[in-house]
Amino acid sequence: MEINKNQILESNKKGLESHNENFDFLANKLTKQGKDVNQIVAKLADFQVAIPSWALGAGGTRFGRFSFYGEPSSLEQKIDDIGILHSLTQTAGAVSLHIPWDIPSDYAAIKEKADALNIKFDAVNSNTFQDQKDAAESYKYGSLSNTSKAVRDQAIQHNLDVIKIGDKLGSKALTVWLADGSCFPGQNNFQTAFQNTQDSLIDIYKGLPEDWKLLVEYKPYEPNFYSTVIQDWGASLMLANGCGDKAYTLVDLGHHLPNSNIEQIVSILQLKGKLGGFHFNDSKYGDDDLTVGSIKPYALFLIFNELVYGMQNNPQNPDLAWMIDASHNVKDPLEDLIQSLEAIQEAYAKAMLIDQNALKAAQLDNDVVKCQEILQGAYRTDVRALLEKARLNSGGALSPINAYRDLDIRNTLITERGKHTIATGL
Ligand SMILES: [Mn+2]
Repeated sequence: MEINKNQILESNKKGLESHNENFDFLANKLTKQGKDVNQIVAKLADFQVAIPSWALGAGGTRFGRFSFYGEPSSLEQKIDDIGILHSLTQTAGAVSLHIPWDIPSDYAAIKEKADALNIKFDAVNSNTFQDQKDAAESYKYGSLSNTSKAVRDQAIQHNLDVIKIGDKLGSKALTVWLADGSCFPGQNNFQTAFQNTQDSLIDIYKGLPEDWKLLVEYKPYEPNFYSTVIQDWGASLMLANGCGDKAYTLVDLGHHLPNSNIEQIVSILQLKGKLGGFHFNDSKYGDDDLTVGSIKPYALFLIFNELVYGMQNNPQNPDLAWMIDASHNVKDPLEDLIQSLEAIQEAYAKAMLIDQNALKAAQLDNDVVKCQEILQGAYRTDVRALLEKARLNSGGALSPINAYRDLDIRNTLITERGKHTIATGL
């Protein structure tokens, strides 16, 4: 299904009066504080986040998977779902493909469909954490780090194939996340595993087109529970530096041990010009892949504070690849993604309200109380009217969740696709 402009305009009618009141009140207040409201709204409208092709179906856990029905059963239908998200939110203007789950059968047709929906192809993701049907070698004991050269070569070739697929669609980055590691002490030689990974990544890097980036993701544990080869930002940065200028570290919010200071990590990576991408989600205990902003919205705001600072002050760092990396076990994924997009925009808007000059002055005075007042003053501002304004200006929905429900989208998809379709992915 496709949503037309009139449906959205109709859905917007009932909240418009209240929006106008809220926006005028907030815009007036912020203008008095010296903020350029139009510029903030324009930046919100420009901010686009890629939707991964595996996030449109039910995620599930190793204990079970519960469908919410009408899932997309082909890449075409996944692009349709992102089109729905983008029509409503005007923030989901890109898709991040996972290979081999979503290899296009007809490249021209997929590109045409995505173009029509105003969706770009963001970073492509390789998969060497599962064995593929008919593959000669197994990744049970690792891929790019494997002790067997034949396994490493197969994994390298897969990544090179993924680059070729992405190139045909207009992608400009390859994201590598490895499950490689060990479950028990003594199982791996740490140095050999790391060196093998570096050598393999260099072979992949050599196959990157000139205008591409290699994004190296890290994760402390899971599926291996004793050691992971690329366990933290330091390991990722070393590997990226070992490859070259086009290789960067990718930060996934859920890929940190509890209480890690993620805002400090993104800050220093930007200073060094080595932050390449960012995966949004939220977590309570580990890599929970929950809705962005559902557990620790203040931490998300502090991260955005550093990202905004970096975007303004670190020209040595390239534009980032933004992506949601979440899994949906009990919510309709499209509603979950709408909530995530809203949380990202909200944190971004609040971070833009921070008075950087006042903060710098307070830091120079070592006025710790003032520093906190400045941050929390921005955080406590209800910015939702700014998000609404950005969406309205772009032809989106005043309230994407309300519009999604008013338009009865899930039931329409179930009618179109049938109840028991299943999306490829985890
Ligand atoms: Mn990720």
